[in-house]
Amino acid sequence: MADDTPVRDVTDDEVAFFRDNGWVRLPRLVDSGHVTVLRDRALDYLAARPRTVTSQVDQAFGQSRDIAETDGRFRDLALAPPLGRAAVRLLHGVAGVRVQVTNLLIKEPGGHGATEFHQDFPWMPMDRSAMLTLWLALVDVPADMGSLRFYTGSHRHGVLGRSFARDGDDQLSQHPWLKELELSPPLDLAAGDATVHHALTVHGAPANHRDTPRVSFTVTYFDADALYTGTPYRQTDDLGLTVNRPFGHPKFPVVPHA
Ligand SMILES: O=C(O)CCC(=O)C(=O)O
Repeated sequence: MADDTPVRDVTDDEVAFFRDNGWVRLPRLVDSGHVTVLRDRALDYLAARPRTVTSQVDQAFGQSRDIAETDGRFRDLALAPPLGRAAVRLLHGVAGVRVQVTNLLIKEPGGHGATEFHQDFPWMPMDRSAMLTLWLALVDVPADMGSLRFYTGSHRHGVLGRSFARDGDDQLSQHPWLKELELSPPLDLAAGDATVHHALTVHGAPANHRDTPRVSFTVTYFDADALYTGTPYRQTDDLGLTVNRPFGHPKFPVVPHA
Protein backbone atom coordinates (compact mmCIF):
# COMPACT_ATOMS: atom_id res chain seq x y z
CA MET A 1 0.00 0.00 0.00
CA ALA A 2 1.13 3.52 -0.76
CA ASP A 3 0.75 4.54 2.89
CA ASP A 4 3.43 2.02 3.94
CA THR A 5 6.13 3.43 1.65
CA PRO A 6 8.87 4.77 3.94
CA VAL A 7 9.07 8.35 2.73
CA ARG A 8 9.14 11.44 4.94
CA ASP A 9 7.29 14.74 4.72
CA VAL A 10 9.09 17.90 3.62
CA THR A 11 9.85 20.54 6.24
CA ASP A 12 8.71 24.16 6.32
CA ASP A 13 12.33 25.25 5.69
CA GLU A 14 12.54 23.02 2.62
CA VAL A 15 9.27 24.47 1.28
CA ALA A 16 10.53 28.03 1.83
CA PHE A 17 13.87 27.24 0.15
CA PHE A 18 12.11 25.77 -2.91
CA ARG A 19 9.80 28.75 -3.30
CA ASP A 20 12.75 31.16 -3.19
CA ASN A 21 15.17 29.21 -5.34
CA GLY A 22 13.12 26.97 -7.63
CA TRP A 23 14.91 23.86 -6.41
CA VAL A 24 15.63 22.13 -3.11
CA ARG A 25 17.65 19.23 -1.80
CA LEU A 26 15.76 16.70 0.37
CA PRO A 27 18.22 14.59 2.41
CA ARG A 28 17.10 11.08 3.44
CA LEU A 29 13.70 11.44 1.77
CA VAL A 30 13.25 7.68 1.36
CA ASP A 31 14.44 4.99 3.78
CA SER A 32 17.78 3.55 2.63
CA GLY A 33 16.66 -0.11 2.94
CA HIS A 34 13.70 0.60 0.66
CA VAL A 35 15.94 2.44 -1.79
CA THR A 36 18.10 -0.70 -2.09
CA VAL A 37 15.01 -2.66 -3.16
CA LEU A 38 14.09 0.05 -5.67
CA ARG A 39 17.66 0.21 -7.02
CA ASP A 40 17.79 -3.53 -7.74
CA ARG A 41 14.47 -3.36 -9.60
CA ALA A 42 15.61 -0.26 -11.48
CA LEU A 43 18.81 -1.92 -12.66
CA ASP A 44 16.82 -4.88 -14.02
CA TYR A 45 14.41 -2.62 -15.91
CA LEU A 46 17.18 -0.41 -17.25
CA ALA A 47 19.23 -3.43 -18.42
CA ALA A 48 16.21 -4.52 -20.49
CA ARG A 49 15.48 -1.10 -22.05
CA PRO A 50 15.82 -0.48 -25.80
CA ARG A 51 19.22 1.14 -26.50
CA THR A 52 18.27 3.25 -29.53
CA VAL A 53 19.82 6.73 -29.59
CA THR A 54 17.45 8.90 -31.60
CA SER A 55 17.44 12.20 -29.70
CA GLN A 56 19.78 14.57 -27.89
CA VAL A 57 18.16 13.37 -24.66
CA ASP A 58 19.23 9.78 -25.42
CA GLN A 59 22.83 11.01 -25.56
CA ALA A 60 22.54 12.39 -22.01
CA PHE A 61 20.84 9.49 -20.21
CA GLY A 62 18.87 6.28 -20.75
CA GLN A 63 15.25 6.02 -19.61
CA SER A 64 12.57 3.55 -18.63
CA ARG A 65 9.47 5.76 -18.80
CA ASP A 66 6.13 5.25 -17.04
CA ILE A 67 7.71 2.73 -14.69
CA ALA A 68 4.97 3.27 -12.08
CA GLU A 69 2.37 1.97 -14.56
CA THR A 70 3.87 -1.52 -14.40
CA ASP A 71 5.78 -1.75 -11.10
CA GLY A 72 3.79 -1.55 -7.86
CA ARG A 73 6.73 -0.37 -5.72
CA PHE A 74 7.38 2.63 -7.92
CA ARG A 75 3.63 3.30 -8.19
CA ASP A 76 3.31 3.25 -4.38
CA LEU A 77 6.19 5.69 -4.11
CA ALA A 78 4.81 8.07 -6.77
CA LEU A 79 1.41 8.01 -5.04
CA ALA A 80 2.72 8.12 -1.45
CA PRO A 81 0.74 10.74 0.51
CA PRO A 82 3.91 12.46 1.86
CA LEU A 83 4.95 13.14 -1.75
CA GLY A 84 1.46 14.36 -2.63
CA ARG A 85 1.60 16.69 0.38
CA ALA A 86 5.10 17.81 -0.60
CA ALA A 87 4.08 18.67 -4.17
CA VAL A 88 0.99 20.60 -3.02
CA ARG A 89 3.01 22.60 -0.49
CA LEU A 90 5.98 23.25 -2.77
CA LEU A 91 3.87 24.40 -5.71
CA HIS A 92 1.86 26.87 -3.59
CA GLY A 93 -1.73 27.68 -4.43
CA VAL A 94 -2.66 24.31 -5.90
CA ALA A 95 -5.41 22.21 -4.33
CA GLY A 96 -4.03 18.88 -5.55
CA VAL A 97 -1.59 17.32 -7.98
CA ARG A 98 -1.56 14.59 -10.59
CA VAL A 99 1.37 12.45 -11.71
CA GLN A 100 2.52 13.54 -15.18
CA VAL A 101 5.20 10.89 -15.69
CA THR A 102 7.46 8.52 -13.76
CA ASN A 103 10.84 7.50 -15.06
CA LEU A 104 14.01 5.59 -14.30
CA LEU A 105 17.15 7.35 -15.50
CA ILE A 106 20.63 5.98 -16.02
CA LYS A 107 23.71 8.02 -16.91
CA GLU A 108 26.51 5.66 -17.80
CA PRO A 109 30.18 6.57 -17.59
CA GLY A 110 31.52 6.99 -21.11
CA GLY A 111 28.18 6.12 -22.72
CA HIS A 112 26.33 9.32 -21.87
CA GLY A 113 27.38 12.95 -21.94
CA ALA A 114 26.25 15.98 -19.96
CA THR A 115 22.57 16.88 -19.65
CA GLU A 116 22.38 20.30 -21.31
CA PHE A 117 20.73 23.08 -19.34
CA HIS A 118 17.01 23.24 -20.09
CA GLN A 119 13.54 23.90 -18.71
CA ASP A 120 11.00 21.06 -18.60
CA PHE A 121 7.85 23.11 -19.14
CA PRO A 122 8.20 24.40 -22.74
CA TRP A 123 7.21 21.00 -24.16
CA MET A 124 4.16 20.48 -21.98
CA PRO A 125 0.48 20.52 -23.06
CA MET A 126 -0.75 22.06 -19.78
CA ASP A 127 -2.32 25.52 -19.55
CA ARG A 128 -0.34 26.42 -16.39
CA SER A 129 3.20 25.88 -15.22
CA ALA A 130 2.62 24.65 -11.65
CA MET A 131 4.69 21.51 -12.10
CA LEU A 132 7.77 20.02 -10.47
CA THR A 133 10.02 16.98 -10.70
CA LEU A 134 11.33 14.95 -7.82
CA TRP A 135 14.69 13.31 -8.68
CA LEU A 136 15.52 10.49 -6.24
CA ALA A 137 19.05 9.08 -6.11
CA LEU A 138 18.85 5.26 -6.12
CA VAL A 139 22.62 4.94 -5.66
CA ASP A 140 25.07 7.31 -4.01
CA VAL A 141 25.46 10.14 -6.52
CA PRO A 142 28.52 12.27 -5.84
CA ALA A 143 28.50 15.53 -7.77
CA ASP A 144 30.97 14.27 -10.38
CA MET A 145 28.65 11.35 -11.15
CA GLY A 146 26.12 13.86 -12.46
CA SER A 147 23.78 15.19 -9.77
CA LEU A 148 21.60 18.01 -11.10
CA ARG A 149 22.63 21.69 -11.04
CA PHE A 150 20.06 24.48 -11.06
CA TYR A 151 20.05 28.16 -11.99
CA THR A 152 18.70 29.60 -8.77
CA GLY A 153 15.64 31.77 -9.24
CA SER A 154 15.30 30.97 -12.96
CA HIS A 155 11.75 29.74 -12.27
CA ARG A 156 10.76 33.42 -11.98
CA HIS A 157 11.73 34.23 -15.59
CA GLY A 158 8.82 32.56 -17.37
CA VAL A 159 8.92 30.12 -20.27
CA LEU A 160 12.35 30.44 -21.90
CA GLY A 161 11.85 28.12 -24.87
CA ARG A 162 12.56 24.54 -25.85
CA SER A 163 15.90 22.80 -25.68
CA PHE A 164 16.80 19.42 -27.25
CA ALA A 165 15.04 20.56 -30.45
CA ARG A 166 18.05 21.84 -32.44
CA ASP A 167 21.82 21.81 -32.09
CA GLY A 168 23.10 24.44 -29.67
CA ASP A 169 19.73 25.20 -28.10
CA ASP A 170 20.67 24.72 -24.45
CA GLN A 171 19.33 27.51 -22.27
CA LEU A 172 22.70 29.19 -21.71
CA SER A 173 23.27 29.52 -25.45
CA GLN A 174 19.77 30.91 -25.94
CA HIS A 175 19.87 33.15 -22.84
CA PRO A 176 23.46 34.06 -21.84
CA TRP A 177 22.06 36.35 -19.10
CA LEU A 178 21.26 33.21 -17.09
CA LYS A 179 24.94 33.24 -16.05
CA GLU A 180 24.09 36.27 -13.88
CA LEU A 181 22.02 33.93 -11.69
CA GLU A 182 23.65 31.79 -9.05
CA LEU A 183 24.34 28.20 -10.07
CA SER A 184 23.48 25.69 -7.33
CA PRO A 185 26.51 24.07 -5.70
CA PRO A 186 27.69 20.62 -6.83
CA LEU A 187 25.58 18.26 -4.69
CA ASP A 188 26.84 14.98 -3.27
CA LEU A 189 23.70 12.88 -2.84
CA ALA A 190 23.40 9.66 -0.87
CA ALA A 191 21.02 6.95 -2.04
CA GLY A 192 17.61 8.01 -0.77
CA ASP A 193 18.35 11.75 -1.04
CA ALA A 194 16.38 13.70 -3.61
CA THR A 195 16.31 17.04 -5.35
CA VAL A 196 13.16 18.79 -6.53
CA HIS A 197 13.03 21.37 -9.32
CA HIS A 198 10.21 23.50 -10.68
CA ALA A 199 9.33 22.91 -14.35
CA LEU A 200 10.48 26.48 -15.11
CA THR A 201 13.83 26.09 -13.31
CA VAL A 202 16.76 25.84 -15.72
CA HIS A 203 18.71 22.69 -14.84
CA GLY A 204 21.28 20.30 -16.23
CA ALA A 205 23.93 17.83 -15.12
CA PRO A 206 27.56 17.04 -15.92
CA ALA A 207 28.58 13.75 -17.50
CA ASN A 208 29.23 10.81 -15.20
CA HIS A 209 32.95 10.88 -14.34
CA ARG A 210 32.81 7.88 -12.00
CA ASP A 211 33.09 4.25 -13.10
CA THR A 212 29.59 3.08 -12.09
CA PRO A 213 26.20 4.19 -13.47
CA ARG A 214 24.20 7.07 -12.03
CA VAL A 215 20.73 5.62 -11.34
CA SER A 216 17.69 7.67 -10.32
CA PHE A 217 13.90 7.61 -10.19
CA THR A 218 11.90 10.68 -11.15
CA VAL A 219 8.28 11.62 -10.75
CA THR A 220 6.76 14.78 -12.16
CA TYR A 221 3.67 16.27 -10.52
CA PHE A 222 1.42 19.02 -11.88
CA ASP A 223 -1.59 21.03 -10.77
CA ALA A 224 -4.59 18.67 -10.79
CA ASP A 225 -6.73 21.55 -12.10
CA ALA A 226 -4.50 22.21 -15.15
CA LEU A 227 -6.35 22.06 -18.48
CA TYR A 228 -5.17 20.23 -21.60
CA THR A 229 -4.15 22.66 -24.35
CA GLY A 230 -3.85 20.21 -27.25
CA THR A 231 -0.18 21.11 -27.83
CA PRO A 232 1.33 18.13 -29.70
CA TYR A 233 3.21 15.93 -27.23
CA ARG A 234 4.00 12.25 -27.74
CA GLN A 235 2.71 11.19 -24.32
CA THR A 236 -0.73 12.77 -24.73
CA ASP A 237 -1.38 12.83 -28.51
CA ASP A 238 -3.38 9.60 -28.65
CA LEU A 239 -5.12 9.59 -25.28
CA GLY A 240 -8.37 11.21 -26.40
CA LEU A 241 -7.99 14.13 -23.97
CA THR A 242 -10.34 17.08 -24.51
CA VAL A 243 -8.88 20.56 -25.04
CA ASN A 244 -9.76 22.93 -22.18
CA ARG A 245 -10.65 20.06 -19.82
CA PRO A 246 -8.55 18.64 -16.93
CA PHE A 247 -6.32 15.60 -17.40
CA GLY A 248 -8.99 13.13 -16.22
CA HIS A 249 -7.28 9.99 -17.51
CA PRO A 250 -5.79 7.00 -15.63
CA LYS A 251 -2.32 8.00 -16.87
CA PHE A 252 -2.55 11.12 -14.67
CA PRO A 253 -3.73 9.91 -11.24
CA VAL A 254 -4.51 12.45 -8.55
CA VAL A 255 -2.09 11.92 -5.65
CA PRO A 256 -3.53 11.54 -2.13
CA HIS A 257 -2.30 14.29 0.17
CA ALA A 258 -4.56 14.19 3.24
O1 LIG B 1 18.95 13.35 -14.83
C1 LIG B 1 19.29 14.17 -15.68
O2 LIG B 1 20.44 14.27 -16.08
C2 LIG B 1 18.26 15.11 -16.22
C3 LIG B 1 16.91 14.91 -15.63
C4 LIG B 1 15.97 16.03 -15.93
O3 LIG B 1 16.26 16.93 -16.66
C5 LIG B 1 14.66 16.03 -15.30
O4 LIG B 1 14.32 15.07 -14.60
O5 LIG B 1 13.91 17.02 -15.49
